[in-house]
Amino acid sequence: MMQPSCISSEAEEEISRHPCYSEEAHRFYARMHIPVAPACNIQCNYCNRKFDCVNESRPGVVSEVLTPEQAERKVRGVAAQLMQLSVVGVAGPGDPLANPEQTFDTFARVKKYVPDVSLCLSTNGLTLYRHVDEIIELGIRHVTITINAIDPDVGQAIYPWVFDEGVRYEGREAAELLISRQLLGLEMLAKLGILVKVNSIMIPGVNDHHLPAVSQRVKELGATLHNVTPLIIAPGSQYEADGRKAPRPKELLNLQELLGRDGMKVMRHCRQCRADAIGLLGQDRNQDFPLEAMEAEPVINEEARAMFQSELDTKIRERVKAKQARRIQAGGPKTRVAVATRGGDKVNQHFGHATEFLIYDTDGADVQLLGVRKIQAYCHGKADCNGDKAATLQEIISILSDCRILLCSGIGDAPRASLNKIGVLPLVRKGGIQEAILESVKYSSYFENINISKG
Ligand code: CLF
Ligand code: SF4
Repeated sequence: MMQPSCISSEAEEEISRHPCYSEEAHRFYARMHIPVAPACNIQCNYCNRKFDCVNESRPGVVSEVLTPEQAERKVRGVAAQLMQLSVVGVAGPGDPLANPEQTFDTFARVKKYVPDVSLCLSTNGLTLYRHVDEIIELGIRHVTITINAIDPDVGQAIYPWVFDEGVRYEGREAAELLISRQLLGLEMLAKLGILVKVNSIMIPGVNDHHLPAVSQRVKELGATLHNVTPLIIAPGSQYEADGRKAPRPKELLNLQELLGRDGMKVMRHCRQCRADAIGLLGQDRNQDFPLEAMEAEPVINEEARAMFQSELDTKIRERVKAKQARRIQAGGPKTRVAVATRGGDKVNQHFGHATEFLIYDTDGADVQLLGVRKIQAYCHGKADCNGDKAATLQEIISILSDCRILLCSGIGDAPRASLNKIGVLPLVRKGGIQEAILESVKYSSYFENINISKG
């Protein structure tokens, strides 16, 4: 029987403080990933084990793996300081369920010492069905499964092998086993009321045309949310050797829109975080919380945390209400706006230092987040922003070419001129993103009398 993917009001309440499941929550609430799971039981062609898991992390930087004891100490220390911490997740750097003792021991410790955070697990799903009882017992309410294919013919181009109970499976057989286990795990958890999110990596030429079928199937099985992210190829991976490329932003956007039209709730604000990320999405404050600096017995003021978070809830409710009111007036022509941000829901990043842009559409009343576009920063260190870094700049320009306005906290003359040439108007602003976007709309026709085609 078809199960609706729409979220019940009870579940809405549960996700209201989860920065990944709720777009509004991600502006206010923080997550903490604890890297306690180094081993993996499958091979993905985009991954290189020497680096973080790209299911839930940006490749290229190795995480420090923690023991459950160290993880407990770190979580307690962070919760004592970071009042908006609402979710603690295990997402790697390998697969959490290929390291079940470390993963569940860590969750049990977090539950004991910081009971007010939600526990979140992200897995490739191979052994998920074996751990359903532990998930329920520990009260883990959010589980993410990375499902890139439901057809083994597609899957065999993504997974060269899978290792299960002492047996190594290869080729189509490996993909068939993995897919059947992923779908079984999803169905079992969804039936038990767990909020299951499915992550899929869009791999042009491999699964891009297949992802609508994936979305449909996972919706039928009870997935709450579908998060499609662009391929990030780890250095040294098979896909790097094959010369595979990430999808263009427009291709990803078109796919997300298609899935949304088919009735699936689609996540647009994923930041492809590292397996040890701490803070608001888009921020990584791991370095602010070194393990050595954590007290052995930190004081977690639960009352103060509850009060602080209840104030955040009020702010979120007010924003949702205002958004609904703006939707009623909405309907004018749309302007696409790119925003350079370091997080905190603010325009606060210099163009040259941006590693990602948030992309919004606005009609002057409503502001809608379309997605996140990751880039290589234009300036490195003390480099001069006006210098000739032609290739990087060209890449960034092409990524922003469908936008009318760019909001950033600063920009050099060379990139400003290049953006102007393709009809993107950079505006230097500081402060709240939404306010800046609504204010910027009056400039949306800036290039109209100049002979520039937006294509
Ligand atoms: Fe972490 Fe994943 Fe839980 Fe979120 S991340 S385990 S569901 S708490 Fe979130 Fe990061 Fe995207 Fe993951 S933005 S990569 S979806
Ligand atoms: Fe790498 Fe994660 Fe795939 Fe394992 S599941 S191979 S760690 S991307």
